[in-house]
Amino acid sequence: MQNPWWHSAVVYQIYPRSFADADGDGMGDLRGIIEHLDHIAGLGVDVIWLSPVYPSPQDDNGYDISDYQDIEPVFGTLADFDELLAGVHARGMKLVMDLVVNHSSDEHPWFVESRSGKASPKRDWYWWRPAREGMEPGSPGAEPTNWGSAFGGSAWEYDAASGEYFLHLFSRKQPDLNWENPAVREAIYAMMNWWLDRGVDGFRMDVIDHISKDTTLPDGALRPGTPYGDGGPHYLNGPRNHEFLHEMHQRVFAGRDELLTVGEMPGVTVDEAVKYTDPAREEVDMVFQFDHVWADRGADPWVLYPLRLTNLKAIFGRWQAGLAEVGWNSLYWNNHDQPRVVSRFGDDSPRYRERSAKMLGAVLHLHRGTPYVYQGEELGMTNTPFASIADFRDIEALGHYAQAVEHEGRSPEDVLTVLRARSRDNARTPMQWNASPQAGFTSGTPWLAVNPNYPQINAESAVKDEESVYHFYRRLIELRHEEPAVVYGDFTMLLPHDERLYAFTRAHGDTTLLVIGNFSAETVRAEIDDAAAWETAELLLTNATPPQDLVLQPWQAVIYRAVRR
Ligand code: TEU
Repeated sequence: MQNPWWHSAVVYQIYPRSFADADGDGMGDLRGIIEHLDHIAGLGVDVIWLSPVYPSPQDDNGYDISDYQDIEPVFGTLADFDELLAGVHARGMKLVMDLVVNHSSDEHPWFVESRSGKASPKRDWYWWRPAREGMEPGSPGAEPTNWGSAFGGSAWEYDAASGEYFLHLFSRKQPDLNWENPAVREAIYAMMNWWLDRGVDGFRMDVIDHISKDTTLPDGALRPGTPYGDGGPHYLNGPRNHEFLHEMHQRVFAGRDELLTVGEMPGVTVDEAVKYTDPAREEVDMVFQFDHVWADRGADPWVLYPLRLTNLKAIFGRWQAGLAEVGWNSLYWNNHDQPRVVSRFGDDSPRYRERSAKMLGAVLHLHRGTPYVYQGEELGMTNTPFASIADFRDIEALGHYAQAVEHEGRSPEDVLTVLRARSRDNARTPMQWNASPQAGFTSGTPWLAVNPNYPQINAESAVKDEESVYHFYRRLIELRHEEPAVVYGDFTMLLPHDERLYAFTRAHGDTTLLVIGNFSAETVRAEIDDAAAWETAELLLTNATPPQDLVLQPWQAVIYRAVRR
């Protein structure tokens, strides 16, 4: 079998409400994207992944969809969408849609009908259950299970009209669809085929490892200090998840060429990922897993831990080894759910911001897998100095603040410290296009404030400067397209116990690449075997003066190539 095209591809993610606002309402839109396609094409990426643009009450910024086959009016029209798709294709790129089908919006007609009463023909399209046996419906603790939802509170919402509860693993405006019902699956496959027939090139599938639940719905182990249990074991990688994705493959993907299908799978294990992405099983092309972005957190996501580089390397090493023979992984530092990586794992001070942003890019892009660039990452955009809770917009941040401050009595300052480091809003501040007011994002008032550092950090100045993070990313992407060892090389981790250096080789045929990234503000010598030989190898790329004796400057990255003759 030929290697699929997406093995050597790089994906660029757009979060539409924060990308570019063409009509001045403060919210990004499709015409804004159309105007900036050359910025993306200039990086040399192969695919654009568009976060949701469907009609939505925007409770979770579009991850709550009320119509799967139209465009949210704030973002534009289907005609705008077709023009965007044509513009993407004209530049030789592909467009992948976000597919959010673990849940819909509670304002989707399917749910409205389902909620209309126990006799509704769509009642069984969602997870409706009576109160816990022997308990008063609607009273505390009477929920059908003790599961907590991702955004705080119970995962069950009481519906007084019918005296039953519906399941929502995320917000109460995101009821979970019942994939056990074949009619639900047929409706979803029909919708997916409609988009593919329109010309889109694939899907990034939101929390697609949550779609199969243990239908007996057992309680989960109590989360310390909360009334809620962890339902994860009963809805992550559930009993029929592989079956459903194989069925989707048969009904939607089979016989279509050149698609890209990505399964976003929080909590997926390496072994499960191998199964999901084994081409012989016909499920999805690659997983988008979370282990490495959970490297600096514990069971409670709202407690900050410093990054231990050895921990990060162990996680990446395990995934590289586990998918070496069969399967494929996504490589990312950032997306719309993660704080900015240069502030998180790098150094966002003026002195080292650009250098550490490039180092992080080099280390990530030289792994095996498909790299993702999240809007603004190519500029080295940073976290934002949010002053107070009033500056946040995300349902997750606001929900956590209310829970921690109002219900648990924690100090607002402590909670804000964590939110400044962790909040998803860090990723969602407007794209910084230029040094004009509002960073050139909008002529109006942006829905979330622009990061005040836009006069220094913006696309216009980065594109002009050959030494910028933007051009370094462009070279990394070019390298992946030109050097098969980047795509197919075997991966060997070096110096696994080193807390400052991240080093590995990639070997393919006669070619071996050596990659070293200095994750510290110190000057460090890489004590690797054959150091002398590597000294004379070809230095393909670095972000500082070429080293002597493999002595790396603070935050330096090097990529060497040796070819055996
Ligand atoms: O995120 C999946 C997910 O697991 C999130 O709960 C994630 O862990 C959290 O945002 C981290 O703080 C997807 C989408 O990417 C996210 O934007 C949505 O909110 C979520 O699904 C529900 O659709």
